[in-house]
Amino acid sequence: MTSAHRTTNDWQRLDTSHHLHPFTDYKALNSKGSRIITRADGVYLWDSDGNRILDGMAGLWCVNVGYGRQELADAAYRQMLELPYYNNFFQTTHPPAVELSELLAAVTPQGLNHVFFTNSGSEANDTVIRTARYFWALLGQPGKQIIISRDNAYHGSTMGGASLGGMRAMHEQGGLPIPGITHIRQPYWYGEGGSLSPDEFGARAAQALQDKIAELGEHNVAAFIAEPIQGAGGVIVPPDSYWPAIKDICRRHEILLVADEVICGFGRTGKWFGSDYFDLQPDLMPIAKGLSSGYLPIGGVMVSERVSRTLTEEGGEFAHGFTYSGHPAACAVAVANIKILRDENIIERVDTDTGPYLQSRWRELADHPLVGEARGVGFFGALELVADKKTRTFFDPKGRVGALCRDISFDMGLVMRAVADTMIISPPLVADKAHIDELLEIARSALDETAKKMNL
Ligand code: PXG
Repeated sequence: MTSAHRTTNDWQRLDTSHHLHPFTDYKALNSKGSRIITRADGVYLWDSDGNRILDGMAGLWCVNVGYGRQELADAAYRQMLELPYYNNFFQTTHPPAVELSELLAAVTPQGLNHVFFTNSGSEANDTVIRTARYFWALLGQPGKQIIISRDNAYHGSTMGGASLGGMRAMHEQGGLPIPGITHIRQPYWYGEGGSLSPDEFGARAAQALQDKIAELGEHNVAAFIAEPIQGAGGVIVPPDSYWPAIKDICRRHEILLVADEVICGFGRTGKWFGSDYFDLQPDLMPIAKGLSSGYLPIGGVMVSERVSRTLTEEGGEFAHGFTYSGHPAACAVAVANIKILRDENIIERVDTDTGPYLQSRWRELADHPLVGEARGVGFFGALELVADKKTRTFFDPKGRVGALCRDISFDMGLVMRAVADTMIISPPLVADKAHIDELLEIARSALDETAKKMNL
């Protein structure tokens, strides 16, 4: 049977017979069958029943330039004919890796001029752990090993990435975190700020880093890692007081600051990087997702002058790397992708035009009876669905209303994610105002229908 003749039912049957999906409850999936996505163009997906769906999540926060860009397919095709594979081990390189390194040095924040390539954000964060510890060892401080991260952070699904992450459900499967990684509270004012003002709470959340360093001893701490804005945790935008205080603490205590830009990077905030948006000046900066707009798997770690100089001048062989580090086809696609972002002024448009429009329209949803807060930055949005807006009281049990709203939204033609009862969006950066209006119309209808189903 050829693919063209398979029905939705055939795909579902074969899928449940042979395919173990990531982050999926298999019993729940097998009882209803997967939705089969067959093609995509611009900001829209189509499923195997012919339904058109507005992709409010840009895939998994990654399809920044939208689907269907011929230039990216051409770049991969040309590169595969010219040089489909060669590695960068043992003193070799190839033009796509060099060109991408040069472009990345130009578009990333000042002071980050070197890149170590990986195939994913998880591998980038494993690379962070190894690089940070090796850096301090080269400086004669091998005791500086511990990496401080945050509760409810997401840094990937490898043993290192999931350990850096602060997701309890992930830690419980497989005995994580690995040694030498510890977590502090997140700057989630809406859920955890109590009676404090956002700025008071932000200062307190930053103080948790200071306290943890004091507890561990700064001679034992290698780095602090955080997403500029938490993505998978629920689009958590820290209060204004948070980042300046964190930056200051890292500087004062000689601790590397790692800004995980896997989601924030390549325009999501309206700036090229979350580190530009918050002026973070990180020492290490993991990237992935929007680097290739998800067209091929590629990630990396941007490395500051200070760290790269230590690695290149003080170190011997850095015993780390992946067969596909800097894969030629993935690099060629990433180069073409960055040129599209740059030459079509996509990020500037998110900053000054479509982003402000999305934010003002998104905040209109705050008047909905279910919505306790509508927040966001650039092309990030979150809604807190609550039982009581005045007291910021969540539904009990958590997660039911969010899942309901997500399913209703999908059926109405919009991918909107639920993180417990926080609804989140992260549309392709090429969405125009008409797409944003459509997104808002479906989101509001989904909220109305959710409230109706909850008998509210
Ligand atoms: N860092 C951050 C900040 C991420 O969001 C990773 C690292 C890991 O990247 P890879 O390429 O190894 O997946 C991520 C990935 C979700 C979801 O449900 C989010 C991610 C991945 C899968 C699902 O929001 N983020």
